[in-house]
Amino acid sequence: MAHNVSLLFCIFVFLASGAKMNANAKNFTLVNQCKETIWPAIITDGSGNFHGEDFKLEPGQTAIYNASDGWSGRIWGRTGCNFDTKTGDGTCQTGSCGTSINCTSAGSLPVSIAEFTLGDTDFYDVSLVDGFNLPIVIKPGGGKGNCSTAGCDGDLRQNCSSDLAVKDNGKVVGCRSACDAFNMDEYCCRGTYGDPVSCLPTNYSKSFKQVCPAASSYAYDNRVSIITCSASDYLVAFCALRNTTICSYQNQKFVCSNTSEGFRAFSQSWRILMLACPLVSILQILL
Ligand SMILES: *[C@@H]1O[C@H](CO)[C@@H](O)[C@H](O)[C@H]1NC(C)=O
Ligand SMILES: *[C@@H]1O[C@H](CO)[C@@H](O)[C@H](O)[C@H]1NC(C)=O
Ligand SMILES: *[C@@H]1O[C@H](CO)[C@@H](O)[C@H](O)[C@H]1NC(C)=O
Ligand SMILES: *[C@@H]1O[C@H](CO)[C@@H](O)[C@H](O)[C@H]1NC(C)=O
Ligand SMILES: *[C@@H]1O[C@H](CO)[C@@H](O)[C@H](O)[C@H]1NC(C)=O
Ligand SMILES: *[C@@H]1O[C@H](CO)[C@@H](O)[C@H](O)[C@H]1NC(C)=O
Ligand SMILES: *[C@@H]1O[C@H](CO)[C@@H](O)[C@H](O)[C@H]1NC(C)=O
Ligand SMILES: CC(=O)N[C@H]1CO[C@H](CO)[C@@H](O)[C@@H]1O
Repeated sequence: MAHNVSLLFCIFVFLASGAKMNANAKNFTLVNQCKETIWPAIITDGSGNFHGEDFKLEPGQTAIYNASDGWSGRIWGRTGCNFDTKTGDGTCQTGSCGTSINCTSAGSLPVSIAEFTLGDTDFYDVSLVDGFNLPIVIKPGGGKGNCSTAGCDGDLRQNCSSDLAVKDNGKVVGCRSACDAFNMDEYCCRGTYGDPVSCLPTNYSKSFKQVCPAASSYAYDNRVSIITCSASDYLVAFCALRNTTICSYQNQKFVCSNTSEGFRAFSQSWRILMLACPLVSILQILL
């Protein structure tokens, strides 16, 4: 009981004391809200994994990626990995980039991807064009413009048509795109379907869009799914849904996102409070 009271106090305090973050920084906070360990991968124009060796997130953990001005690249999550502790060699159930823990190339399909092009105006998108392996949510904080939350309202692994499902030990670990599964021009937007007017949603891409309304579901869906936002920080959360409130601890600040308000950041003086309020317990209360 005392435990619950202190948690309610913590929640009250952080709801009551939000302050906007510095709008010019481009910090990316990666949060693992999955029940499983994930190995995030960050690719900058085909160059190496930013975090390099041993970059994994246990459930509830966060990491900060400090994106340079004008950064453009993609972020995704690898699941079920097994890497040799000495050589860094190994593979993952989904999202592998070859056989190394350090990614220098794109992840293997199916993989859900958070895509960014930063500039005076940032462009971002959750892409399911290469299929789906984990729900990803992108929430901007403190920006100006559209700045809406990108991502899914459900986990497509639980709603994947059987002809697209990728299974491991009987469990669905990913959902392939129709282009990947059937390699037909109609699904891949090639040949006579090679332009936005001819390449239309199919029953497969519609089933993706139903679960993930704020994600691109086929190649030319990009045009309507890319969101713009200026001068914002970003939260990239794995296994969160669009309406999930996501809290993380970063730069001596406790930060919560809220779909309608963006991030709420806390000053250093709340560090003590953080020690008294385990993140996981707070999340359990909030979710
Ligand atoms: C972004 O990260 C840098 C260093 O990692 C830090 O100095 C800065 O305060 C951060 N900005 C915000 C708004 O948290
Ligand atoms: C992170 O970004 C801030 C500006 O956003 C910069 O001042 C700082 O030097 C960066 N820190 C690192 C470790 O790259
Ligand atoms: C991965 O990258 C990190 C940092 O760049 C490096 O220290 C490490 O040796 C790399 N590991 C492998 C297996 O290439
Ligand atoms: C979030 O959205 C999902 C799917 O739309 C819904 O099932 C769930 O109840 C919502 N959760 C909250 C806290 O609103
Ligand atoms: C999509 O349509 C094809 C034939 O047009 C059908 O075979 C397939 O089962 C449908 N898939 C879904 C997910 O409805
Ligand atoms: C923001 O952009 C998305 C994607 O293009 C769009 O669906 C949404 O309606 C826009 N919201 C506002 C408030 O403009
Ligand atoms: C999110 O913002 C809405 C609207 O301001 C507010 O009613 C709600 O209490 C906030 N939730 C959290 C968890 O901060
Ligand atoms: C949200 C959503 O798309 N749900 C669908 C899951 O799949 C069943 C059948 O496969 C559909 O009936 C639901 O609409």
